[in-house]
Amino acid sequence: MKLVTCGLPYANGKAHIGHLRTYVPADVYVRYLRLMGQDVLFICGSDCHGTPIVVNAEKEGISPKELVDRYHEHFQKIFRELGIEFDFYGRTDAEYNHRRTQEIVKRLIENGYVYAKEIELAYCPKCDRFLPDRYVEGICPYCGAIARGDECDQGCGRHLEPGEIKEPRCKICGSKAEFRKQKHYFFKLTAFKDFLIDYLENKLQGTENALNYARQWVKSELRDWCITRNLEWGVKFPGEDLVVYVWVDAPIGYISFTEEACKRKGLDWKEIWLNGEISDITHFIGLDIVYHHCIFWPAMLKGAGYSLPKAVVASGMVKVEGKTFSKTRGYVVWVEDDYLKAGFNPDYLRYYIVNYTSHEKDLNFSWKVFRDKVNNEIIATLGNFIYRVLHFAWKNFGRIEGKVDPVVIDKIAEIKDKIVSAINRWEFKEASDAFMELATFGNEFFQSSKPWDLIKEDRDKCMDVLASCIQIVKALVIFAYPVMPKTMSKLAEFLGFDIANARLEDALKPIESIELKKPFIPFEKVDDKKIEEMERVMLERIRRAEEAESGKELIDIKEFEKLDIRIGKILKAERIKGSKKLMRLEVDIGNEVRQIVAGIAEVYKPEEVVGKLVPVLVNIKPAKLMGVESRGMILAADVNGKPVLLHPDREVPPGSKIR
Ligand code: B3M
Ligand code: ZN
Repeated sequence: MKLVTCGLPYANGKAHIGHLRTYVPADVYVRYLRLMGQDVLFICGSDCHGTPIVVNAEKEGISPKELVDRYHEHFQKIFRELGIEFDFYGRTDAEYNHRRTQEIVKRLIENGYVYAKEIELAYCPKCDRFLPDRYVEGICPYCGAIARGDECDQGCGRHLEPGEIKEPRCKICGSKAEFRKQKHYFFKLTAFKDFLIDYLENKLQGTENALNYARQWVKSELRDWCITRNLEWGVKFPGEDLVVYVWVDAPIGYISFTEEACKRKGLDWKEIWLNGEISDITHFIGLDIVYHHCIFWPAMLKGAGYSLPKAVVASGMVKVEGKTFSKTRGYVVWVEDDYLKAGFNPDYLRYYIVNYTSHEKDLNFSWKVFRDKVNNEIIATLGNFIYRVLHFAWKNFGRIEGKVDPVVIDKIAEIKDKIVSAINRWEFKEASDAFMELATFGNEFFQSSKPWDLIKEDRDKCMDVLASCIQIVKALVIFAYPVMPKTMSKLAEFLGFDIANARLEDALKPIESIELKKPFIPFEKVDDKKIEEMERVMLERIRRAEEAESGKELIDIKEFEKLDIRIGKILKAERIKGSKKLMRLEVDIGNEVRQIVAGIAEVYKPEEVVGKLVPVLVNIKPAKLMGVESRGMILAADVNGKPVLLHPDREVPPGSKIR
């Protein structure tokens, strides 16, 4: 029995095209393996723990469980509608996963791979609690970017250990966090260095992107992992008021879900997870979680005496309309709200995802490319051939009984071999290109055989041509089924065979005789209006996101009127010693002269600004800059971070109000 898993989606938000980049190819893979006669168990489930979930639940004022329930349902619905069929879809907060996680943690402790250590952790004095992972924001100690507690998500991408982040702030209340000591537990990842080097160099298979990254990391930076957190929500760490880090119980979900799947099917899960060194387990994941799957996870399995995965298959990242995928910036395609609700055939999206590029490369989703791939490839090449053949055969014969041309059988065999080879290398684009090549071959065969002429001259010969074409149709249905299961199952039913139990070889078995009904048009065209509408929806979302990004909400005139902005005349100016940027100004604002500190010294010389009229925000709270009091703020344009002073259109008296 072979096990295939997909990275577990956080039950924390809706499904988007980034998720599908893992789940669709994995489903396609499993369907091909089954067509190749292999016994496969395909599992996944919701990742229910961790601070992203707790933080979001808190924001919505509901319990983590309620949040998880909602998105667990959502993901199952999306998978059903897209034809992603797991044998079991579990959840990591279920009793079976708590049980397996605790068992594995106990084994790691018994085997001496866990130790306790006092560490300094971010603590919010105002909320009166420790701030694990995403509860804290601060500065990455490695690259200086703004980072979350557990990950430098906008900078260098490193995993951050608890206590590492600099200048921590509480995400809930915004207060400056302090550091407090607490005892936590660490997993001795460093003890697995030699094991990991050997495993990654000689044993683990998978896509090059995953293997290359992991091999580099294991040689450069291995650090022990803190595996406990101060949270209520999660799997309890034995004997302490702590839960285990989400990246402990999440991958263990792969094991506990296998147990549940096997229970339901009367199989033995131990044959997969406790059968010796390397087991036939393939993990499909996104490129951003290679570290967790190629380093942390195998070390944990090894340390607890479990079997090791055979392959890790990592997909490239997703772009939307040429831009880096980003939910916050609006570059996202929501599977339900954008795609399914618009009524597009789910098979189109599946085809796009596997056929756009090779699995390891970046996939760009664009609505226009989507339209072109559907109309020019799926419909013009594949759909048209199938419909043309079935329609002609039904209309002119009804029953087809003829001799299939050996050239056709050879071609089908060649395509079958291409598919098998591609699938064994996780090259889903090659596999889908292969069946498209067969469709092109079919079109050419049909065209050059001219059945519309033959039927007048030699009905038997025409019948043979159609038998060959229908043989190609059958092969196409089988070969394309893993990518487009919805449409291809309907066609299989139309042709009278059971696709669920088919094998790739069946494509080669000559159809001796077939009675045809009136065929249906297999694929519907995607029209330009619809695509324009989809683009509009996306542009609107990007616009709204940009607005939100700039942090500006709409205000009313009352709020504006709170600002006392006046024209001031700069009477005196001098640099502030020890500062490159700051200048001390004396500004006449009509009824008084104010001392104001302005950050303009990099751009202007003091003598340049004396006598100038500038807008001043007068009622801003006084502040001290480099020990100099500033009572007001000069308003200037920000051009690439540098100030450009603003002046009235003509001479006006100091103190003139700005409205
Ligand atoms: N829940 C999602 C992610 O980081 C995370 C995967 C867990 S797989 C065991 O992509
Ligand atoms: Zn960083």
